[in-house]
Amino acid sequence: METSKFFPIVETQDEGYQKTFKNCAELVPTLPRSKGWWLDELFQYQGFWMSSFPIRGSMLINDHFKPRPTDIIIATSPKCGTTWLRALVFSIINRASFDFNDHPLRKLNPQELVLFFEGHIHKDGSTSFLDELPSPRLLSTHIPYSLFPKRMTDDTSACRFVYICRDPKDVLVSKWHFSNKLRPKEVPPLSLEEAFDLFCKGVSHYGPFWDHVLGYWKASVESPKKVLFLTYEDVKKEPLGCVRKVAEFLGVPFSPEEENKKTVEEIVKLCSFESLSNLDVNKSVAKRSERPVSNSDFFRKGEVGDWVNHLSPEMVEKMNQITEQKLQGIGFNFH
Ligand code: PAP
Repeated sequence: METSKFFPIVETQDEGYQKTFKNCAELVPTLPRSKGWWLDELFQYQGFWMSSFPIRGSMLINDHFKPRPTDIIIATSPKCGTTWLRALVFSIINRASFDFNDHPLRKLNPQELVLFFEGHIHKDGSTSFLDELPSPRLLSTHIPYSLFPKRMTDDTSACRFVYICRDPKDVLVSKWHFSNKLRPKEVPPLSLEEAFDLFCKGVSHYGPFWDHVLGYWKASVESPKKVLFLTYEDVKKEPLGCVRKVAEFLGVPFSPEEENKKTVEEIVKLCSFESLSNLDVNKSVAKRSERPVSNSDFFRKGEVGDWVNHLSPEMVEKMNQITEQKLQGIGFNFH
């Protein structure tokens, strides 16, 4: 049984899992640490700032996860559009199974339809929960690319990653609003200045943001059949083209019949911010014990460029400078 003060207790008889839990419980207290954005603590693990829970998730994936060639990993840095991408990929993969008027997305939040990888890897103290999911498994993650095991990222493994990133100025604003929803009522809200400072220093969940983007960008250039790199801005601008691109990448392109039936348009419409955010299931403000946020917290504005309403010209300049510097010469930028 694991008794670390950093984790919920997990009971397992399996020696392999016990070993990973023990290694993690011993490692985390030795890592550099910083205060988090709500009342959590962040630890610097393999170059990235993460809370203890995903560190353990990442270690369990490395030690125990059995990938399948059909696995589809939906990856993002937080607040870049996971909810949207989960809905899109789920609809693309399952398009033959459901009627758009009676679709699971009308009854369930995308976060419930596509499971959070690092959250579910240790459900019940083993990987059995994930092992039992039917193929193709859709899993969503914020884990940086370099933290996945080689058996998932090298060219001989066929599992695929679909990554979406977003202008860091919008990510910061979205994350700041979200963090204040997670902060307990007794503590004062996190100021935008403080959030900006932490974000620019790289101290944000799974940050530095730019290193997260760089890892997936490089992988998409080196292994374009393994990693598809999208931006929130491009999907907003050309949703139909992006949905076709994702389907082709996943080996399930739209047939002429589907094009005639306007299936791509149906998917884009169903997964749009307007459509999803107005469904009763996503208007729900109820919170569950295992998740301190409600379904409605994943839908705020859903716009490109909301940063103009929040950031000062100095903040914009500093953030743009960091972005220019970090992404210099790689062949990608946010404009
Ligand atoms: P996560 O980090 O918890 O996974 P994520 O879904 O990545 O959250 O980010 C939420 C953002 O996506 C919110 O952005 P905002 O704060 O700038 O508004 C949310 O509104 C936006 N979002 C959610 N669903 C959609 C959608 N269907 N289309 C476009 N944007 C969306």
